Amino acid sequence: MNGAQALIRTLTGSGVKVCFSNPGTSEMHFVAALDAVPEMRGVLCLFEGVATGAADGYGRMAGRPAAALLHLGPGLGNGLANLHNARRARTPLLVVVGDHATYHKRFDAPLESDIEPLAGTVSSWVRRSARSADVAADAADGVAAAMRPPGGISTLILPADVSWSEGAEPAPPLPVRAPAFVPQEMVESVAGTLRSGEPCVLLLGGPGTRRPGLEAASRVAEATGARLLCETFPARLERGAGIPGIDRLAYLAEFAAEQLAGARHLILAGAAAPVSFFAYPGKVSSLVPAGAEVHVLAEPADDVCGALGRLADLAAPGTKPLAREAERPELPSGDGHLTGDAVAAAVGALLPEGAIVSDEANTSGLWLPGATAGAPPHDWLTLTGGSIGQGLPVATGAAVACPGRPVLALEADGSAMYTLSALWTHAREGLDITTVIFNNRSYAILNMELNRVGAEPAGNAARNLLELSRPDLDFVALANGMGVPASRARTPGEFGAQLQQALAEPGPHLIEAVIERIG
Ligand SMILES: Cc1ncc(C[n+]2csc(CCOP(=O)(O)OP(=O)(O)O)c2C)c(N)n1
Ligand SMILES: [Mg+2]
Repeated sequence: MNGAQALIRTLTGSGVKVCFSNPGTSEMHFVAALDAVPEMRGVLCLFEGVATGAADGYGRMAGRPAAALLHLGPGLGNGLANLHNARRARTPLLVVVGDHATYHKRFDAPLESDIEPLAGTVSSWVRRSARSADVAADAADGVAAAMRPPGGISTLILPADVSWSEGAEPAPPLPVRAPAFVPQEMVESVAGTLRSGEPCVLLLGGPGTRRPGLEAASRVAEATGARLLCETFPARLERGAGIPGIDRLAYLAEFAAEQLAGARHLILAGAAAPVSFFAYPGKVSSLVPAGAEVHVLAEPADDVCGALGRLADLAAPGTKPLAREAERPELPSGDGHLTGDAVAAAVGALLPEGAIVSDEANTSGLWLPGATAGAPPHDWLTLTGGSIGQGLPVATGAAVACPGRPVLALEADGSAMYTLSALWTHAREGLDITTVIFNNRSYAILNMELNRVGAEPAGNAARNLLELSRPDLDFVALANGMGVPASRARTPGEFGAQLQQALAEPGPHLIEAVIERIG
């Protein structure tokens, strides 16, 4: 068996069953080995940022890694932005980067580059396999490292001759460490704080935004009066009817400060202490209210839900969680101008049970949380690292991970263009993804930020860098060109009807919602 075959057999044996790939010459033996190991599904992505974002979406939903196969340093570089988002999401993910053969590197061929430091910026584990006899054990180590709580990126660098040389054997899967137990004294100390009668905010993040964490936190809030919030960009938030609702900490620091105002104690469960997304002249960076004490109930690598459950048993014995009531807006109709508000109402009216929403709607998504709060239970995946171009790839991976569940990609026009070729993979793989493009022909948020940072009033040259017009983007044509059936909606009535139809049919669809920008 050659190194590539042993590697892929080791991966499938360790639970890694999908490889989002954009290969090159140095990965040809890996590609060839896919026919020998049918348990591994290779998914072709036409840009590395799609492959890495898809592996992120897959890992968030499956709870185990997908692999992303990339071509040397440049391929890894192209995939880096969505690896950054995956690192922030603490997604378990295995990157396999092909490299030149060991003896070829010193010739400094054109694709030669320094891969390790590039990988190091996003990876919690990096290893270069030295021999084909080692590659399987290296891969098993890498998978276990990616799964180690709280989850992270492992990067295995695979020289071409390590791939093609014989003498390799698959390695057995390695045990995965469990999340750390939170000491009872810590839980008791936080319970004491909650009983103090002083204003408390309980901020959830990481695994805490899954249903068991939300239910325990809701019990605590009901019994003690603590305010409940979750981080601004959760990796995976379970929400909808029957699940306790929770507000996300606002993106805009002035709104976040209002949500936290008056808190004397800030209790963190899987979340980091809140900070402003950016620095603004004259404004503070930390959003911890002045005079508030920060208590870390659980770090992201801890058993966050277990700690919250034990906290609820101490601070809220006998109290039930406050489940969100089922409630949907009416499906909007009419032939006025389409707005983000109406799009959100249609999504809220039609969101199917068990849907997975990949949300990169940005400014146009303002109304989405409210309009969908009482929809049937669903998962909400957000832009964890703030690096745009995540939504369509994450939807790809989520759909591959959960073939029985409908996926909705809510995507702003500017962000969509970074990784638009994900649509081709949606079509190629027949994925049940409905993409809504919020086409406001603008980098709208940057218009807002221009004022917020106190820059000079925008002149024509500045506005020119923030408008997506001249030419206008035609997303219907772009989607059709990649095999995704598409339509355009200009009114609430058109949008509602098109969304209803897209959700009713399996396979990928795209709706271009033509709206005005806000702000
Ligand atoms: C990788 C990356 N490049 C650039 C940015 C800066 N940036 C933030 S928002 C934005 C434009 C967003 O436009 P769009 O996706 O259309 O959303 P809108 O603001 O119009 O709602 C840009 C370029 C970023 N966050 N990430
Ligand atoms: Mg836009």
